[in-house]
Amino acid sequence: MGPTRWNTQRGLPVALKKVLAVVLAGGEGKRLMPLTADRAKPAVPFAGSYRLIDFALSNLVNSGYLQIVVLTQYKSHSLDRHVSETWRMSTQLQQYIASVPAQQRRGKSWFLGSANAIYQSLNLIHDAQPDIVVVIGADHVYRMDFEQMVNAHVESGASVSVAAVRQPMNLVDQFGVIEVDQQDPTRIAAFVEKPKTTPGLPDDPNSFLASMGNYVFTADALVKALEEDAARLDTKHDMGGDIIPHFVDRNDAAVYDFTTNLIPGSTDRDRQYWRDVGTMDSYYEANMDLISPLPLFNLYNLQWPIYTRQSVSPPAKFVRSATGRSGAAHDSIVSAGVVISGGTVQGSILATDVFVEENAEVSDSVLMDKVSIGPGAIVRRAIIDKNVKIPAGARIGVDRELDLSRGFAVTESGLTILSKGQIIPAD
Ligand code: ADQ
Repeated sequence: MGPTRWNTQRGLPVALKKVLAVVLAGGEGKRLMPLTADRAKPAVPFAGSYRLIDFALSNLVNSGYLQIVVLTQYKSHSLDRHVSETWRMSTQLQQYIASVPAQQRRGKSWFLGSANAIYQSLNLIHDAQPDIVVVIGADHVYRMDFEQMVNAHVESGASVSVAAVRQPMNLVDQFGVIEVDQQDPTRIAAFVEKPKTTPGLPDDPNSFLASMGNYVFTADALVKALEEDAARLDTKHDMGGDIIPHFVDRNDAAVYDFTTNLIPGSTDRDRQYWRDVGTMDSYYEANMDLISPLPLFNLYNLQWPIYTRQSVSPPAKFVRSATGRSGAAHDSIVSAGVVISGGTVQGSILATDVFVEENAEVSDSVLMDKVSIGPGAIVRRAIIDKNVKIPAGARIGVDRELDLSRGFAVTESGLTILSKGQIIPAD
């Protein structure tokens, strides 16, 4: 927990406000298919040893917020397992990260939209009795100190604050778009969820101000808004589409500028990094950034660590094969348990327990846990999900037509995607 800031403007000193964090982790992640074929998007592996949700949870824990509920729904098994195995905390100290599945507490529907997910879990808010509820998504890569946002929220006097970051205009239909008030730039004048177009910013017509999907609410105001929303028939029960506009219409929403958020140990380069890795291309690029000469995101800032599950696998090794060929990896991330025996890996991310055999060549690819690459196989610009065995001599990502004819997913940008456990026919 950071130092106490004695902001007495609105009652309690800010750091003494009781904060409950709600992580929305139920999204389906359709655009990341087939990686989300049997896991929720927040459980998608990233950067060798992480899951996407580790970034959101690390940010909360590093901010000093240790009462966290993770709302799950869609194919939540691997997410639940990851949260319970990796993120268990001491409930005796009133610290918890609890994974809560859709409960059907309020009528027999599954969660309709993200607001309904929180509405169905209102009992958690009633039990915790927080002053402030921090609501965040679970599928972005970034560092953020939520205590700074909570402080700004309390100072603003608004019922909700929405974190905002500039995004390029071509992404406008993927985000909630914020228009700040001309008279008072700390307030939101208009909020439109995923519009087709929007005017650019006055100082940069090719950018707009996007909601990061991270909100700080005054608890009472959130509960009231959710109850009102639930009683209406003309809403999709969505945080971005319905709840935020509800507050904006009442001139009761503040904007929080992400660029003012300061993280210990961060540099100018990685300070404003925030990526929605919602598509295959953005997922691939965010992975590849980590092995570029000057990564935009710094995994090595241990002043604001990103936590994940610790592997029990032995250290990675690069060895000669039985016939004497050396194994090597260049410009790559290689996780625990990886064995490169006489093969070559270039510009790739290898997750835990990957095995690369003699004369195999892997380049510009992302390989998840327990992928094995048989002798002489070639893998290029591919994303290969867990447990896939590439047979000896097979070619993946070499010939687009061949990949399509074998039923592999190939993106427009030419990435070949193999799903979990996929069987690879011989070439
Ligand atoms: P999206 O991410 O497209 O946009 P949504 O699909 O509601 O919005 O997902 C938001 C978060 O809630 C995700 O983390 C998702 O996993 C989770 N979620 C969705 N449905 C859920 C459910 N039923 N139960 C539990 N969790 C659920 C949002 C905002 C935009 C903003 C972008 C930023 O609506 O305004 O710009 O995030 O990426």
